[in-house]
Amino acid sequence: MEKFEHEYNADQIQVLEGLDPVRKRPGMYIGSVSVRGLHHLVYEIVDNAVDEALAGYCKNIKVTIEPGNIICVEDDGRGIPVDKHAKTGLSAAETVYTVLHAGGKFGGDSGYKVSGGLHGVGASVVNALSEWTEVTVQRDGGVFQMSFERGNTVKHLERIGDSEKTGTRVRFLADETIFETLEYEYNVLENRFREMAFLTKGLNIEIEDKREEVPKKAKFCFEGGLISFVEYLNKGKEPLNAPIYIEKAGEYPVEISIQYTTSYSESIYTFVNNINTIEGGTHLEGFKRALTKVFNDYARSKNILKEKDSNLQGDDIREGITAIISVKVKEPQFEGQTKTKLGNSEVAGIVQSMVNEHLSTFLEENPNVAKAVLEKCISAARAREAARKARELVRKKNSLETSTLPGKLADCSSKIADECEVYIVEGDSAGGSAKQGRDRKFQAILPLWGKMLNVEKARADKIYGNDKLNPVILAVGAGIGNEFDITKIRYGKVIIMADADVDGAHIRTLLLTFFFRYMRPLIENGNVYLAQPPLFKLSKKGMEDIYCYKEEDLDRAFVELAEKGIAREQVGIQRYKGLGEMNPEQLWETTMNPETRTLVKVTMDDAISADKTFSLLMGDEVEPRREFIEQNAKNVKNLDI
Ligand code: 1YM
Repeated sequence: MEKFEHEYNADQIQVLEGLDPVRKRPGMYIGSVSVRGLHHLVYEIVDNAVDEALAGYCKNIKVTIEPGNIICVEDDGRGIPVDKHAKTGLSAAETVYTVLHAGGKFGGDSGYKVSGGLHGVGASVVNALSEWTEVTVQRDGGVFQMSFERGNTVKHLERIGDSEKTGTRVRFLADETIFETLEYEYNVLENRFREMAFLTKGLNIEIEDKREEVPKKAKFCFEGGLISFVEYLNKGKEPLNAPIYIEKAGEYPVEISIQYTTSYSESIYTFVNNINTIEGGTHLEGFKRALTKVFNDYARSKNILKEKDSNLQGDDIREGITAIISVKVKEPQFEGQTKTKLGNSEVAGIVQSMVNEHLSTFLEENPNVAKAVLEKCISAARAREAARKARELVRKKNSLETSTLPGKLADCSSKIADECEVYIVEGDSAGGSAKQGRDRKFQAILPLWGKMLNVEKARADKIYGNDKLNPVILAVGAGIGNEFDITKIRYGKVIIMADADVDGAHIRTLLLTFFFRYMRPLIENGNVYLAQPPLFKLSKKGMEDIYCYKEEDLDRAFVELAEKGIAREQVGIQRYKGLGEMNPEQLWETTMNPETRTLVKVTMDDAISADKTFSLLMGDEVEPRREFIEQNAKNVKNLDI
């Protein structure tokens, strides 16, 4: 790189690394080159704007997806500095965009990079992985612009006009030779920006998708910050208290909001520097410890727990809680499988002591809330005891029958979980066809029928005893809840096979809710699938049957047939109303044969939106449920819950 041919000492060389490594190994910098990595580019640029907001200089950020998947991010901050950077001889702005890890080393402000993406990389990585990038800065009375192609400067920063305003605008087109796809998913970006707006009180974030004739857009600004976040998550649930808000400034700024509801699930989400720490870590540990201690101490001091009573357990105290924990850490250490677990040990004590202090005061001052929550904890503890008994009863009963497998299960002969599949099939008649049609070596069939329990409205004790869910638990073989052990699963694929109608979608949703609440690792690990039975069969004498899985496939099939000189009238169309209408051979061929079937893998990119989806879906309001089921009855390629 000619720009950097001067001699530097060791640490400067590190600072002045060019962008080639990024293009050679993009995954190292943005995680992957899938659609997830693509979205990461947007987050990197937006993070810089959010940092400017956190520094107190920017109020508004606008993100536009332009036609052709061009991204435009604008902010009204100070504008990236345009003056010459001492080491590179280039403007600070160009240095930020062409030098790896340049980040805040040029800002002078040591606390600069507070927010940040997965690897805290930044603008230069986006530039390196874009076909082109254009940066426009308004600052010091002028408009300045520079542009790049695949990270190489094509136009140095130059003044192109005058302006009284300040701010930064970055437009880029991701490099199609690097990414698997350039199609941004509007919903994913919208969710992320909503989250960012919750995490940065008062910040305005706008997103607009101009790729289609009718643009989609959303505008987020939450004066309540984390309080608004828990209220949003708890929409449709019945709260036990107004959200509690705890804040602490200092070396490690912490913000926490807590609200209890009458629901049975636990929804605690944690963030470090605005990044969702999915695997938790020291901040979460500190929080849980404090919560358990404060409620037990309070219950003892008020004689709600008597001397002979044992302490309430953490799980009981967290039933029905919704909480957000957001901490800022200057040098975060991320651990865990996906590097989303906070490792800094000092954070545990900081969170623990602030929650101890604030929450015990809060309970003293709000005895009604304390009473309501403790009553719930105590009944959760009773239910836990009942669940233990129910579990033992189930075990005993099963051991008497010498088998721990449900009677309705037609198991496969292989015992190698990785190659085995279980089809959970709606209805006895479809179950019968599936049993006859399957390959019994590796395919097991578990028929379910009748009304399924809504787990969103039931506690664990009801689930163990439930005649619909208990067979599922036993068949999967890995327990539920805290005891769920993914290494024990008996099948590598758990496949839900339900009719392609609204009722089928309902059963699918109920089962998915159950897996999400009680066997979440099964979804996270990619073991849950949806079978795709066909909607239509086209047949004609002498022609191989054609199966159509979507309405659109039907039109396409007719076009293809017309090309072969076969008219619509010559072909018989059978519309399948349910799985039960297919004979075993047809069911095998269309839905179960690994060579020919389509399976939809259930994925969960975003546990927060899945959580909200399920609590809304399975809650008391009817409308969101209908919408979701109708949408997903149509969606067959992939289900991202
Ligand atoms: C649409 C993307 O990048 N905004 C942005 C970036 C910077 C600043 C302001 C900024 C930072 C500082 C001082 C400082 C950046 N500056 C740098 C660097 N929006 C977007 N807005 N003045 C302006 O950190 O002290 C890196 S990012 F290093 F040049 F200062």
